[in-house]
Amino acid sequence: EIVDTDMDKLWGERLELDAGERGAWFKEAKYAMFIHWGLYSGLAGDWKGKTHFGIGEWIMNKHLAGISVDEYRALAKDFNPVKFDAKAWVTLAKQSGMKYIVITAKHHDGFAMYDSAASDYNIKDASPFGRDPLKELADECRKQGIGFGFYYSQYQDWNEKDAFGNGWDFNPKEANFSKYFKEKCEPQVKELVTQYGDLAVLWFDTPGKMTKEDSMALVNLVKKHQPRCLINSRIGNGVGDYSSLGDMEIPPENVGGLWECVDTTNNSWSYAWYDENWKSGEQIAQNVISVVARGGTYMLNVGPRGDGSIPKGASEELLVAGQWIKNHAGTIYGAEASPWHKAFPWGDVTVNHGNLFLHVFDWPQSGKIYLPGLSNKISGAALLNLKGNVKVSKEGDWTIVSIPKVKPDAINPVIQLKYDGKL
Ligand code: FHN
Repeated sequence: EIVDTDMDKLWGERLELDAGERGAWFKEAKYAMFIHWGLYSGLAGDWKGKTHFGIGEWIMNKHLAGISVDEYRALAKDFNPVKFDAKAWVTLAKQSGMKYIVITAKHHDGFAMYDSAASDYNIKDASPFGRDPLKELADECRKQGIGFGFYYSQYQDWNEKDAFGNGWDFNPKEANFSKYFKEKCEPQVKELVTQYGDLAVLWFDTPGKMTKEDSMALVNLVKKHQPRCLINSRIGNGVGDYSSLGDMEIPPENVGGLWECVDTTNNSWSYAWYDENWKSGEQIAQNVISVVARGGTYMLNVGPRGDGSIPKGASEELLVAGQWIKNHAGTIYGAEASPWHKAFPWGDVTVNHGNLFLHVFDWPQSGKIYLPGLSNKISGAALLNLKGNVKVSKEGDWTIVSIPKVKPDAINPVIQLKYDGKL
């Protein structure tokens, strides 16, 4: 077996990046939709009658089905997502409380899901669909007033002998990376930053052994055409505007700088028929809260089917969480991290506009929540949007919040404490 690059590494970094004023909207947004959608979505985890458990978008890889380039390319002829509906996708994101969408323009399989002049291995030229769905999505995001961005796999391209990742068809020792970089990667990134209007984010992935020069060439290309577009840290070599932590990583303690946690509504990024392990709406809302309480942004993935439809298991739960977020918007958007730096056994804390918001995941049977080391005077205390008395007392170092002993009939109830002064 030919030894390939260290692709199994989980690409997560905490770089304490800060995009300054350009990052202000990101700090405010807090919740986004990630979409993995490509030829692999049509396979849904199956190849030649066999199910390959894992993550759907990796099915071509030797670790799963190990599909040859020729056989995989042939999938494009049958890829026809007739149920794709940009309006429905963007409406779902909006109703879920998400502030921008990031979608796979090209994943590791190398197939462009948009109309690319740089490579005819793209949905417009190679599939019967004959449309550019990402253009439709970009336009719809603009119309509905949410941000839009692209995922682009800059280093791994399993369709190209000169890129990396495909050690089952090609010999990585013979790869001429700069040829691939100049002839496909750079031209495609240029297309993405020049043909789809203002982008919120350019989201790169698995930088592998990219040189700093190559990372910077892409940064400069993006910045030249889209000075306000943010770039994530997986551009490699310590550059970028914000950190993408490891996949599905919610850090146990507060993390500084601009950062995000990327997660999935189930376990696979792209649609896989066998993965019905959907997070509940309650769990999704708790994850949003937990990430905001650590200081970050939560980007949650959905994997549409090959026909363009979004599984109900994902959409219905996203809407449950969306309803919760709508009713508790002031506890999430623009909120700051918990001054206690980590979660409590009963839940977690966000801070906004002079309020501490206690998000109670596990209602304490004692009817008491103990907060250590809070010297501020509490000038108001209430259950947010719910009935029930809340009283606050001080005992030495402790602030004791007395709440009803019975949990209100609602998911993730919130207690609002108005504090005086600075935390
Ligand atoms: O290999 C990819 C994977 O398929 C998926 O796109 C995730 C999303 O963060 N990124 C890579 C692994 O870190």
